[in-house]
Amino acid sequence: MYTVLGSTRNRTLRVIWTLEELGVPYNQIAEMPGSRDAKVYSKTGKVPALILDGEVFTDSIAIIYFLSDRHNGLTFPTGSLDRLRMDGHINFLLEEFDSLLWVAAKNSFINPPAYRVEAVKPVLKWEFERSLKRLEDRFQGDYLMGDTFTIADILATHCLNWAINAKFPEANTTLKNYAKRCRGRQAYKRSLADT
Ligand SMILES: N[C@@H](CCC(=O)N[C@@H](CS)C(=O)NCC(=O)O)C(=O)O
Repeated sequence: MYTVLGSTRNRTLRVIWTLEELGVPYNQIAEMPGSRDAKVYSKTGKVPALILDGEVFTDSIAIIYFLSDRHNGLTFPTGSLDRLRMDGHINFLLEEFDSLLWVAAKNSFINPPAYRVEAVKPVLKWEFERSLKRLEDRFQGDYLMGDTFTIADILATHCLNWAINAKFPEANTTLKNYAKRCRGRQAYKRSLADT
């Protein structure tokens, strides 16, 4: 049985949502990121972490790749062109969405006050606005990979949710409708049971 460390208020949503989509049972320990309670399970206290066979595995993207490969869903076979396309979306989202949001968070409340730079935020928001347009250009249908919902959509929706909370530039109608479609999935709704 999988155990997931973290709550869906942070990147842990990616893992819980993946498990719900795959219909795989799991336990959840909803500790706060970086907290002493989280460090009981995972050395750095970083979330999410996946605990399996007594071992702790970190990093949301590595975990959702592992789960989707292992349970044959939400992805494409390794070595296929679809896999290459999906991996391209995931790399794009990490570089152009996750990293901007993470740098903003570090400069808002994660880093000690002496190591926060307010002036970086307009730059991040400008880059983010550009990334929104680039994401829109990547669509092939209802989802990033056309008709097939994949882990790339889980990452994209999580980043769009995060951007709303961080008060980053708003998505346009196409992206708003896309996020709404993804959030309308039953597995997404089930994954929020801990909130
Ligand atoms: N690359 C990692 C980042 C993990 C991460 O930084 N998680 C945040 C919460 S979303 C955290 O645990 N922060 C607490 C800290 O940095 O001490 C992933 O995708 O899982």
